[in-house]
Amino acid sequence: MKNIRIVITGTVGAGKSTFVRTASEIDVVEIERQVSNSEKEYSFKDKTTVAFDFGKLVLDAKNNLHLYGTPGQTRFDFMWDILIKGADAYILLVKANQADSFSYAKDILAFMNNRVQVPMVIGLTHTDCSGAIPTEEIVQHLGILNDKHCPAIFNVNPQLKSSVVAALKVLTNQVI
Ligand SMILES: Nc1nc2c(ncn2[C@@H]2O[C@H](COP(=O)(O)OP(=O)(O)OP(=O)(O)O)[C@@H](O)[C@H]2O)c(=O)[nH]1
Ligand SMILES: [Mg+2]
Repeated sequence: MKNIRIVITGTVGAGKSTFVRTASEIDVVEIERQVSNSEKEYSFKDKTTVAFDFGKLVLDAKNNLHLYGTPGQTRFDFMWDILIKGADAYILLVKANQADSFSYAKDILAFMNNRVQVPMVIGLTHTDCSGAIPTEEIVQHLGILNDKHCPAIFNVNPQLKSSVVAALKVLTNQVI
């Protein structure tokens, strides 16, 4: 069996840890901590990833997927560096209902592209939430419009097994 290493990266609270948890067939290793009081004003949840999430699943008769969820916060970007350097492919998750995070998503994309040239796709999360921005507009914000090598970009709901598996299939088809 071959182990394909997939990194799940993206903006704060986009659903990276949820994605890994939903996809994984083993108990996920999650290295999170409580959001501090000073962070609470801009965070809507109690926990944030500070190192990584790790999960595994069997893709097919020949391939296992090893999934690594990154932290969202930039102060843990030393972990992005460590994780992406071992990646065979990655997914960038962008929270579609948070317009002020799009430039941050663009920065993450630049960070990753700077380190590796591997297959990648973009998953838009929270598209079921009010205030979700249309895909074309997000594409423009990410600065990938008119790019001949524009990556696949589609909606993904990290809470749904069928949705995360579909996203992983699109990505791994580019690896295998
Ligand atoms: N409605 C809705 N909720 C979502 C979606 N994706 C994730 N969530 C929820 O958003 C919250 C944040 O998810 P996490 O998985 O902790 O996000 P994260 O990207 O790991 O966050 P950090 O580690 O802090 O960067 C959880 O409560 C998820 O259930 C989505 O597409 N729709
Ligand atoms: Mg997380």
